Amino acid sequence: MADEDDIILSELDDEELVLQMHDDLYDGLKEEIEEGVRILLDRGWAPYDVLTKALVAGMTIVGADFRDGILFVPEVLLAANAMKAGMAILKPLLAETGAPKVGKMVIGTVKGDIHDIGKNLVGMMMEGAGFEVVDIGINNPVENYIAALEREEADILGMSALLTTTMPYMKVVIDTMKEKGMRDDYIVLVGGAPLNEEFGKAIGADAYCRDAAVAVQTAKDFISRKHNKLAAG
Ligand code: B1M
Repeated sequence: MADEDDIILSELDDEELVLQMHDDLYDGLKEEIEEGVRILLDRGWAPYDVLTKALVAGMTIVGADFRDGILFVPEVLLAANAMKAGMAILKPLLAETGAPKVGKMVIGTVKGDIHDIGKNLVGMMMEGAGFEVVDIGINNPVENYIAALEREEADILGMSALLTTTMPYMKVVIDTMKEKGMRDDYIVLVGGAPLNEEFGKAIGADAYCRDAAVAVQTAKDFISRKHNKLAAG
């Protein structure tokens, strides 16, 4: 039975509910996040808005307090688990599309790095836009990327890194692709909070993607350029 001071999520208006979800994410309350996501969807919210306004915005607050030493790894892990539970509900909705597959992407987080929320989000949004996505997970050495690209006959390689100490590994992957003479066979997109456009250029990626929506648009642009080139040639 609910305590008198328990908050009934369904009784909050949209704005209050979103703020409460930020708090619940901060506190790592998985079930409350799942309930909040369902309520917003029932109220007609677009899955993408639930994702960005309730979940990603909440995780930004967690990130700031993690940086400032107010939150520590165990709490952040709980928040991440709550976020993932909310994303799991949204995933089939974001991926719902009858569109023919526009291209195939292999995506993974680089060696030494276990952050996967951003990568998962990019994968979900790419699927939603009609791409086939092969997610090779976290902590990937160069061999994993190369094997997956060849095995899957992918068009795009997506790499994610969230640490300043792991982002240089993306260059190792691209340099290895060059050595093997396979770099130009793929569109290489990179992303993650510490990266920027300059870094993307410096390591030889085709593009840096600030967020999942940019990743989708960039992938679409590169794929259509590739098709135009093939048609012209
Ligand atoms: Co970590 N962590 N963490 N962490 N963690 C950061 C990244 C940090 C910035 C926190 C901080 O200090 N403010 C900091 C890095 C500092 C630095 O490198 N300069 C940090 C640290 C230090 C660490 C540890 C070293 C902490 C420790 O152990 N002392 C440790 C490292 C572990 C390791 O990887 N070896 C660690 C551990 C963890 C947890 C396990 C607790 C947990 C991860 C859980 C998980 O992912 N399953 C965690 C979390 C959750 C974070 C923060 C708080 C949130 C990351 C996140 O999920 N954001 C993060 C703070 C922050 O980023 N502000 C932090 C939400 C997500 C939607 O955004 O991942 O940026 P993001 O993805 C975006 C874009 O970047 C882009 O699109 C996404 C969607 O829009 N994008 C791509 C991402 N990948 C892409 C790939 C693409 C395209 C776009 O390919 C085409």
